[in-house]
Amino acid sequence: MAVTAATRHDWTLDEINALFALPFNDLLFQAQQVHRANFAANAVQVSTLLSIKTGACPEDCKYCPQSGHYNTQLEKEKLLEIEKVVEQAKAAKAAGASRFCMGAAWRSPRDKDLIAVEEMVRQVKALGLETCMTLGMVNGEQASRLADAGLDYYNHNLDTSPDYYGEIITTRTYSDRLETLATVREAGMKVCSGGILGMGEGAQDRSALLQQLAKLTPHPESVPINMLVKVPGTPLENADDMDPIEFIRAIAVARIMMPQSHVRLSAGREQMSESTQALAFLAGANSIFYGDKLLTTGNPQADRDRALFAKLGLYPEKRETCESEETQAGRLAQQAQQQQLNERAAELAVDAGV
Ligand code: SAM
Ligand code: DTB
Ligand code: SF4
Repeated sequence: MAVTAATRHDWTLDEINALFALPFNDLLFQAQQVHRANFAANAVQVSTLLSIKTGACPEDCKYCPQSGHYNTQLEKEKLLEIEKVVEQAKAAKAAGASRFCMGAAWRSPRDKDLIAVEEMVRQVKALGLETCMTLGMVNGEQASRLADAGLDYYNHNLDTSPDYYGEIITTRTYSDRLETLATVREAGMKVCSGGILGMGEGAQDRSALLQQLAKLTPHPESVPINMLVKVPGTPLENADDMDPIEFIRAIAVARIMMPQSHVRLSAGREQMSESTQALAFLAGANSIFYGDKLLTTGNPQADRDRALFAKLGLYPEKRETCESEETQAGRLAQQAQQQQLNERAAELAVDAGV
């Protein structure tokens, strides 16, 4: 495939399987070419997540700690107060995030919840952050209300292939999900949609998931690729570990198939080595969740991520907001420098036997 080939929505399974079957170096080289033709090579978009309503979800997604069908010892919470959400958003911004993603364990939002949620969008946006929400299925009216409140992105994942889907979720269908994605697009919001790998699916399912995502027209602006976080109490707690090389291949194939989308190395980084993460960036991942927590499970500590960025020469992609590029670059450079100083001080303390 030429790097400049037109963006396509008609990938066949044979073509996708052929990409997966390439020698690893050839696949990564192709993904790098596509990446560099479309993005700054070392820029990574950073989003911070917050669970605004936790647990007791009526859906039965087998991977999810928040499903009310499983006993995961999770502390359930009502919808967070707006002030708490804004406080967390401010902290995320101060730590360097450019987008704030709010998630609720709902099948779909009730209209009375939407009033509070709209206010959250307005107030978080007023801080100069991009906004994203993931609230389950939405109808046309709800999507328009969110768009009018200024919501930039709506996240709704396809999760897996159409064939494997029934093994993972029985309380709503694949077409329900596609319908929500179409509704979000119609309301004029940007789409964030991806899936989870490592749920016992086969290689064909991974190809078919990417095929479905690339069929969306236009492609989702953001494509989160999650590695299953195995949470005790969920039916997938003992799923077999996925080969990290297969995971990296999936990132590279997503990059090639959706050249202009941000591919997010999403859940699962806490359990991943730095080398696997570095390979994911090489394969074309250019977005991460940043901050110590995903929704209910852990994510690498922010200072560890800053150190990883410094080690790899990556930098946070500029946000489309009021803070000038220079101010942001200056602040982040200062944070990275401080991080290096702290590490050096810690090394010296060890050398000195302190
Ligand atoms: N309830 C809404 C929904 O499902 O659309 C929004 C929140 S839900 C937690 C958002 C996404 O998180 C899911 O679609 C799934 O892809 C991801 N997710 C949930 N649990 C996960 C896990 N244990 N490992 C990896 N990803 C997970
Ligand atoms: C996505 O694809 N991954 C995020 C976000 N979109 C909402 C959620 C990951 C959740 C991992 C399990 C947890 O922390 O509860
Ligand atoms: Fe509920 Fe979303 Fe978890 Fe499914 S993934 S159980 S819909 S919170």
